[in-house]
Amino acid sequence: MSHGYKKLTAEQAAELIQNGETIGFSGFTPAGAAKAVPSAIAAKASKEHAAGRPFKVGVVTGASTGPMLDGALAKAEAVAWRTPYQSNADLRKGINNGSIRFFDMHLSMTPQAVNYGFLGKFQWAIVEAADITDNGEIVPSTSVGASPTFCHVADKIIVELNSAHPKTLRGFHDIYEPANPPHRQPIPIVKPSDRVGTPYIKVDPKKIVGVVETNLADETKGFDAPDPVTDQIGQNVADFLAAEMKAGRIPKEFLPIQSGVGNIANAVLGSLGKHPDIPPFEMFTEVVQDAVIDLMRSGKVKFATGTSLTVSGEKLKEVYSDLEFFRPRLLLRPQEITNHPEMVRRLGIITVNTAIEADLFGNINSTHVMGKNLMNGIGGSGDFTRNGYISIFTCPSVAKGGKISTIVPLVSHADHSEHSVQVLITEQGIADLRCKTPEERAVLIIEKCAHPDYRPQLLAYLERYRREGHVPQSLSAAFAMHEQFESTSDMRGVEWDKFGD
Ligand code: 0RQ
Repeated sequence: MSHGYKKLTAEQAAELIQNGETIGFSGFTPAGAAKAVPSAIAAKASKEHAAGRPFKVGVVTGASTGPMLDGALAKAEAVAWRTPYQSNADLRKGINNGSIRFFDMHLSMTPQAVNYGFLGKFQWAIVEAADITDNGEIVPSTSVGASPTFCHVADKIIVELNSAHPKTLRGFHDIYEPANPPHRQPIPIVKPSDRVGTPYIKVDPKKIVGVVETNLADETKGFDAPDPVTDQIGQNVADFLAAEMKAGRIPKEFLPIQSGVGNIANAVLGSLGKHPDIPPFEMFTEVVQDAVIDLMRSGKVKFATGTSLTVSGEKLKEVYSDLEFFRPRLLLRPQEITNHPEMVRRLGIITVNTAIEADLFGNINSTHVMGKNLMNGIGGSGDFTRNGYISIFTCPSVAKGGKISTIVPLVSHADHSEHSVQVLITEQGIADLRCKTPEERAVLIIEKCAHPDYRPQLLAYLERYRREGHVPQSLSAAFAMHEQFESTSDMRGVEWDKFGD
């Protein structure tokens, strides 16, 4: 690989990082995440700790990353603080036992928070690239995330030049960064495929202190095959959207889709792809997953733009072996753009995200199990939900083999309020919450979305507390199902009589 920058080993790069510094790493999901240098920083941290010296750094990324970044740094106890999102078991453990400071952020807001100085000074940007030129053009790999911002604010940059990605990825990215207020202009994108930026991150080459050459695959995982529950949820979403089109509430050319990350999202896309009444569509989303690639092949997805290409190793091979097919169909942008409220409103994006639990009124908990333990983070779900043309939440009606109802009287942690959530869908059915009073929503959600094992119990709650006020609610009983789960590991069979009104 020929370039004029100083070549460093990952270990030499890690030696440059000092205790207490803040690093902006590339990575949005494991796609495009820095790998060799964070692993070497973790090894350095372990050595420093063994020698009795403190060593921790602040870690900021686009979103979650993989084992070589979040996993290695968390295991080495090298993370002082972390934002904006994560999905790693070791990191989660540290966050939930209080040893790692974590704050959860809307992903569209992370780059501007960095730009505004809200997160303090960044000493380092450590970013993976598919290519780099001597005049400072960094071509990202499988994600853009917040890397452009990190590169601009950081004092120094280390590039992981990864030959697992072809240099011909140049052209698959559109890097546009909004200026800080009061100089911010409208983002000139009026359709998903509009290109408004550069195909590379442009930096001052003098800031690049070294290039670490690697050949490492993205640590992305494959998806579970859809099961009957995720399949039915996907089918319900597709049926709902087809009916909306038929009713004239979605235009006949359809609207761009945003779909969350994970198995349910993959199943939803599969069902949209198969539905005979849904025409070929575009995606304006955060994460482009395996199902999107298949739907491009079949012609059902005409174009997709996201901030990461988070596909299994097998799918990435397929994309890389036929780049010219995907070049006019696939575009990666900064998360500040893919998740921007201005984009979501203007383009009329249909948003589909997953809940941990929903309450009878449509409030959603996406992040904290039993209101306490962080699962992953809010991610982009709020960016899209609050601004969507139609905002949909999906979840299975029960978790943990039926011992948890995902439909509860009141969410134990609130991420998305009833004002932002328009439709709730489980494998049981569809609750269209638009233009409904709190009581009407509760009836619909119980009838259409709750699991049959929990319907009588939830209806009894509603009957008992519907007497007074605009919202049928009891301050003393609202968390009784959660409390019972904490003592018996089962939410079934709560009796409301023992609670006051
Ligand atoms: O636990 O793994 O131990 O079995 O939560 O649940 O049903 O497998 O669903 O993987 O799609 O994750 C909301 C976490 C759903 C995810 C969430 C347990 C359940 C299981 C996972 P196990 P499933 P998913 C764009 C949008 C926020 C960010 C977002 C998420 C595990 O979708 O992080 O939307 N969303 N980003 O058993 C206790 C409950 C539970 C529960 C589920 N009520 N109580 N445990 N579980 N419900 C993407 C980005 O931003 C990058």
